[in-house]
Amino acid sequence: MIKSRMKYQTATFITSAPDISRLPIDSGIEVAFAGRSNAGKSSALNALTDQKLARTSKTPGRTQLINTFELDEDKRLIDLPGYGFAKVPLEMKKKWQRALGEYLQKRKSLKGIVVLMDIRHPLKDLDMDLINWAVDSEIPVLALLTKADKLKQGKRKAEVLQVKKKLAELDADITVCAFSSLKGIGLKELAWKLDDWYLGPYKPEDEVETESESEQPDSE
Ligand SMILES: Nc1nc2c(ncn2[C@@H]2O[C@H](COP(=O)(O)OP(=O)(O)OP(=O)(O)O)[C@@H](O)[C@H]2O)c(=O)[nH]1
Ligand SMILES: [Mg+2]
Repeated sequence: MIKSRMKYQTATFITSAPDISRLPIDSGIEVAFAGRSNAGKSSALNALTDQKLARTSKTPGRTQLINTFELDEDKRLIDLPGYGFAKVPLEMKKKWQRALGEYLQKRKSLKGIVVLMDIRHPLKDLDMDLINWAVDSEIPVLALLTKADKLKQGKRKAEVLQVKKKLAELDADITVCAFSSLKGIGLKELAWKLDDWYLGPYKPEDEVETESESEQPDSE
């Protein structure tokens, strides 16, 4: 199990919203997982929480609803429907794109966005739209290059470097990381970044506190 400050394994499903207006009340802290259809969003959420929380599928466009999971009273994880799925009618695509833009711009509790892109074809137009929206809204981004297990280490590193270079041009709060839910690559980095978003930057004092807590004997 990964060592993180937040206990992601305790995440529980709250609701499936058909659109952004039906999300839980906009308070506390929310982190959203977004990316092209089939990029591996649901798999990443499942790997993080070490549960089969979100449905995954070989068929792109599986997650049509906005699935919301609760970490505690005021902290949520959001699994957004994937974009760029060819078989979705154009009208629906446009509607979803608008809704996504609106969500990023208006949702006060949104404190970070995880953008998932297949490491073999990252930074497509719609990914860039999403990243630019986040940058404009001053929301930090963690770009996960998914299915990293599909590439050999050298190629994987080269891809990460290239994406880092490209996104550095935006001069914003963006972190890039190789990721594989299958092999656990980047899982720690994901948990630590989310820790920062939910709890603020890591301070060694906090660590001392949690360690002494966990060392207490459980005999009463
Ligand atoms: N090799 C490999 N395959 C993966 C990995 N993560 C996800 N997949 C596969 O990619 C497919 C899509 O994964 P999902 O997690 O359902 O993707 P999604 O982004 O939630 O897709 P939508 O909900 O349709 O937008 C499934 O067949 C997964 O098994 C990974 O780390 N490595
Ligand atoms: Mg999904």
